[in-house]
Amino acid sequence: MKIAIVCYPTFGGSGVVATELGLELARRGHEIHFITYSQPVRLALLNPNVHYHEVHVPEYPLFHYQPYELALSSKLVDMVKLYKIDVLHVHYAIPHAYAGYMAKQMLADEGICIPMVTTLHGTDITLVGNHPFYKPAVNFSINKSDVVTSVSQSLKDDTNRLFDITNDIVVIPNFIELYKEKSNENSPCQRSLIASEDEVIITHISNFRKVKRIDDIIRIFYEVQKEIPSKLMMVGEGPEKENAERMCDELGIQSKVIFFGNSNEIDEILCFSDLFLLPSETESFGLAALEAMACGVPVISSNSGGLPEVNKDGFSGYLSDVGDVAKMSRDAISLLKDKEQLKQFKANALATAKLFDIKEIVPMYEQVYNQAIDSK
Ligand code: GMT
Repeated sequence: MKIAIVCYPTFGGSGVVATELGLELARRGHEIHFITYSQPVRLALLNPNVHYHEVHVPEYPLFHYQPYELALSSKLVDMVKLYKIDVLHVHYAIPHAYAGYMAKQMLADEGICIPMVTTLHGTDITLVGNHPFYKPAVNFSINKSDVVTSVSQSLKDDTNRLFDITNDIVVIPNFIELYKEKSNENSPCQRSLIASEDEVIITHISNFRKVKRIDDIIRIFYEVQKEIPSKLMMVGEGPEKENAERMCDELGIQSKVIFFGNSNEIDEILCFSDLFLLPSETESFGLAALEAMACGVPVISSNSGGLPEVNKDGFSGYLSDVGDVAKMSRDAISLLKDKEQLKQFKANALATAKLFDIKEIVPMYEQVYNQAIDSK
């Protein structure tokens, strides 16, 4: 199949999922065309089946906001015609499903029928999409998609609760490429660069937005380091980072917390880790938690959204109510103190991650593409 993938090219989970999906589809022999405003961060173009087409938005002073949707839908029309694309797959409803629908309509005018699959990722529904200023357009474009998928059952339920959806939403969970799989025991990574022998390493990776509850992470670590020699690795960039650094200074733990910035080498960092923290306010899936588990790192997370579908309480880690820093701290301390249990949880985390193997999940998308094409 010739598949056009529209996504955000940044470090966010939706862009990562879209990129990894496209790369796996290319390995499976499909011709993949990424269409977005810059090259996706995890995209390597050294694959004959992978193409990248940049959406240019010319600056014009009259516009207070440059019309990206217009440029994207025009680019989609051109690329569909030029490469004879079979199916459009848009990741993140805003504004991609809207632009995709406009492209469909323009192409229909020329007698070209292109099916569109929309994948909902989370904040496009739970935080941004249901804002009254966006809701009618988001609702409309979801209903106009030929197939709609969501990355968890929880997100499907949220979408049906918050919007007036006429489509059946297909749940296709996020996935992980398990070739990266390595346990802390035999990983070749240089743990000693980060911590001494007697220290445990705790990690958090995100875009440091409010929804990630970065303060909770610092508070949990503050409690842990009082009882266990430890280091905290904070990976990513975002609005809450400065505040987190200030908190570490105020609590006097700055020497134990390392801020890394964005990284493309997540598994290189995770191979150092003994525990991953994700206390988010909401999380449709929690791809970062899955990436940690695939490296054999247990997860202490909140129980919101789709997290219970990924992190199994008392098995691959522990779940708590949002904001229950005391319980999250207790769970972290007891797990890190009990070396035997920690070892077992690391193995459990890896075993749970294997349920989300890319090889099992990507065929579900192929099935959905066929369904979308057949519906035309
Ligand atoms: O987590 C974020 O804020 C980024 C966001 C995105 O759109 O890139 O992530 C969402 O999609 C990911 C991939 O499907 C999910 O794993 C994240 O849980 C989801 N984030 C939220 O729901 C907050």
